[in-house]
Amino acid sequence: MIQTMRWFGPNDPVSLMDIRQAGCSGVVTALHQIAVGDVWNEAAILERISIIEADNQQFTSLNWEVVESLPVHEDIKKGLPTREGYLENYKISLRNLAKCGIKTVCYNFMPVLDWSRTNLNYVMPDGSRALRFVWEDFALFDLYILKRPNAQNDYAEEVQTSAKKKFDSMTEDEILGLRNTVLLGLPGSEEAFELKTFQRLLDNYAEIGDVELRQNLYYFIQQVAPLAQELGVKLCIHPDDPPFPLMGLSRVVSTESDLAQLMAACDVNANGITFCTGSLGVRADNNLPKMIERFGDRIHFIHLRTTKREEKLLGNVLQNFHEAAHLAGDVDMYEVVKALVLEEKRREKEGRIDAKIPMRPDHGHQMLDDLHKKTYPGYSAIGRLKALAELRGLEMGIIRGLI
Ligand code: DNO
Repeated sequence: MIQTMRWFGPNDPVSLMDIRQAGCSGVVTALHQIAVGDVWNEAAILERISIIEADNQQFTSLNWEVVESLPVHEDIKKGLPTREGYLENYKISLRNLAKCGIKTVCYNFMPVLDWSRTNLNYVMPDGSRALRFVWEDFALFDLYILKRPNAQNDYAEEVQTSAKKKFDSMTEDEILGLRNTVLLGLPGSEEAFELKTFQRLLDNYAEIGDVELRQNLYYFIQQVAPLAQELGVKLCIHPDDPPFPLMGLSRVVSTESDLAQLMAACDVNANGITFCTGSLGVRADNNLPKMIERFGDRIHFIHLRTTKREEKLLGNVLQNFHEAAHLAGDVDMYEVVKALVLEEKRREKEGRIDAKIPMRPDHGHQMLDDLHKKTYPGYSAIGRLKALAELRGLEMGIIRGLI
């Protein structure tokens, strides 16, 4: 695997030198300063490349390996007539990226919010901090802070009762804290959405159920993947995080069957997957090694992370979970990395120059000196450094064991 780390750009408190010293050759980044839907022009892309490569003469080389993300405008997700203009812009951005030599592009199709958690400072038994999702707290936000109409239909009665009890005992600061955590919005931004704006964004999806959202996703991929294929660009969708519907919004990239349908909707290699084990692994019905085998050739980017499911709520789908240490948790990281190594070996046998897949350790615990620093939630340096070191060792052991 090609070792990479996410970098949020020049304002990221984690530096490119930190990423280099963690052992990475690749940087995963995006032009967060460009509004969603606008074109990424060549000058802006080249400027970012030159920042990433600035110290390459003196130190080990870093390059911009993956775009995470080239975001998809909400009008495309909603299937509005205005999507056509945004699709054109998306294609121009893909052309510009390809011209500048950047060939792996991640995106997601989650309506309104990207990833969601209810606690960004969950204390682990060793004192480090992790991200956590608790269904009852999510219900509390939805029912008693946002007060979304008809929200009660989405929660079991006992969840509502205990959420109410907890809400009544919370201080103003605790309520504000939960509100800001749930509404944190897109990574790369620290702005939490305002409640009213947020409710309006949700209302826009009132008519868009599972079927419509799928149609809009397939329309999007059918428009852009053939061009990407021509340009040699690999698109890779990031799965839903968490992988189940939230706040009445559908989720259509959560399961093996979701991914299979998307792959079939446009049968070109450029229509690919960001295999995020942290997102997919929350569901016990996702068999990750089997999915790697099935989607093999379409996996263009890997996020390695694991979660620990806590209490079981509804079947094996709705779960409370926290982000575990990378070799602990419910994801069998040994089997996952082994399946990925075998996929790379298969590609090598075909003589492919792109046999190695870019991988980044996804998130990390906040620990050691980072406990006193402000970084993007999940993206402190030391926790990710530890994760990468463990994963790199695991990969090496597996490769050597296979010889
Ligand atoms: C969370 C990330 C996601 C991811 C986007 C990709 O930490 O893995 O926010 O970047 O969903 O579009």
